[in-house]
Amino acid sequence: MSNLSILQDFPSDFTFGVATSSYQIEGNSYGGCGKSIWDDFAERRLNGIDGQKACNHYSFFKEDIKLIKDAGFKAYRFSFAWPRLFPENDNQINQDGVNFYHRLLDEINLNDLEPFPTLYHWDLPIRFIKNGGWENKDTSKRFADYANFISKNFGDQFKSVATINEPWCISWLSYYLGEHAPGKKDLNAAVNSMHNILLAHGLSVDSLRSEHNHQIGIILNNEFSEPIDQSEKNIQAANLFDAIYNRWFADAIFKGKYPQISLNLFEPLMPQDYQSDLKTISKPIDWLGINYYTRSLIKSKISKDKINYDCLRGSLKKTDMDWEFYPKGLSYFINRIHKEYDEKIPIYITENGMANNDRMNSKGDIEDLDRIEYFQLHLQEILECLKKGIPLKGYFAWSLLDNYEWSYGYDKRFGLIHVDYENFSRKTKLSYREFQKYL
Ligand code: GCO
Repeated sequence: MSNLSILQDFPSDFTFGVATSSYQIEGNSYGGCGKSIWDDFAERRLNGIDGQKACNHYSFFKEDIKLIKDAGFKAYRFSFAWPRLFPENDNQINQDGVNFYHRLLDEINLNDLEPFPTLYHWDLPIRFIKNGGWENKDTSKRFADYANFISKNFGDQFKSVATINEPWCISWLSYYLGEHAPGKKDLNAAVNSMHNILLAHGLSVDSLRSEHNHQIGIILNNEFSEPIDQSEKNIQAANLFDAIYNRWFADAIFKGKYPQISLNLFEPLMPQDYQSDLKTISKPIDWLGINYYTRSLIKSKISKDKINYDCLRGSLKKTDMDWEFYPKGLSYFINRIHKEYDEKIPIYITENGMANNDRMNSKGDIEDLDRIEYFQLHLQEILECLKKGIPLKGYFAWSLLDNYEWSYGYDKRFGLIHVDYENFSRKTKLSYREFQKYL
C-alpha cells in the first residue's frame, strides 16, 4: 500500500510546503475585493460558477494556517489578489485588502512557516479587459507598479517571492485555446500575451528589487510531450508543442531569446520591439518554480494557422482530470533545467498533486490512496535528482484545500483537506495525515 515514508529520506534543509491561490480559495465577495477577469469569464462561460465564496479563506485563514502548521509543513505558497488590493483603479487602495494580507503574513510568520507569495495567479482586475488584458503591454507596466506596491507594503514580511504563476496558462490557454479567462481564440492575441506576461515578470524583478533584497523567482508549468510514435512528423509535432508550452518561457528567461521553431511561426505577430524586451525578461532571478502534473501524447495534424499538433491522453493510470500519472516527466524537466538552462539555479517544485474522485467512507473519512501514490511516485523522482546533486530546494503539494478548479468549478478536488462548500468546514484526508505522520 502506498505511503509517504519517503519523506523521511529527504535532507533536513529541504522545504516541504503546500500551495494555494487567491481566487481559488479566498472568496472575493468578502472584504471589498474587486472583480477579476475570472468573474467575467465565469458569468459568460461557466454558468456563473465563480470564486465569490470559494473556501472563504478570507474568514478562515487562521484555521487554514494552523492546519498547515499541524501537518508539519515548513512553508506556505499563496498569492496576492490584485483586485483585492486595487478593486476599482490603480491608485485607490482597499485598506481591508491591505489589512487582510498583513494579518495573513503575520499569522504565517508567527507559526514559523516561510511565506512564498506569488504576485499573480490569474485574477487580473476586470478593468484591464477593455484595454486588451495581457494583449496590451501597458498591463505589464501596471503589473510592475503593483509589484512595487507589494514590496513596499509587505516586503518586510516575506523574503521569497514569485512574480507570475504559469505564463503558458495565462497566455496560450487563455488567448489561443480559449479555455481560461478571458477565453479568446486568437493566435495574434496569444502571441502578444505570451510576450507581455514575460515582460511583466521582467519589469517586476526590477520594481521588487528597488524596495527589498528579495529572493525572486517565476513559476513555470511544464508538460512532458511525447510523440505518439517515432515517425518524423509526430516527432516534429511534439517538438513544436514543447517549444510553445515549455521552452518559450524557459528560453526567454534563461537565454534571452525565443526558441526558433515557435518564433518562425510567431515572429510576424510579435510586438516590434520584442528583442529589446528580452533583455528585461532575462534579468537574473534567484530561483525557479516548476509546476508539474502530467504528459501529453502528441500527434501531428494540419492546421490553418500551422499549429500542427493535437494533444492526446494515453492509457496510463489517470487522475480525475483525466491526466495520466507520469512521474518521469518531473525528473526530466528538473534535469533539463539543470543541464540546459542554469546548473546553479535553485529549483522548487511549486505545484504537484492530483484531483481525485474522493469518496467519504462509512466513518466519514476520505482515504485518498491514489493521491498518496501520486505524491509518493513524484517524490521518488525528486529524491533521485537530489542524489545527483541538483540544487532542489523544496516541494509544495497542490493543494492545501479542495478549491475552485477554474473552468471545472468545484467538481475537481485537489486538496489534502476536504472542504464542505455549504458551511466551509474543513476535514483532513488520509493524504494530509500521511504528510503529518512523516514530516
Ligand atoms: C496551476 C494552477 C492551479 C490549478 C492546478 C490544477 O497553477 O496550474 O495554479 O491553480 O488548480 O494546477 O489544475
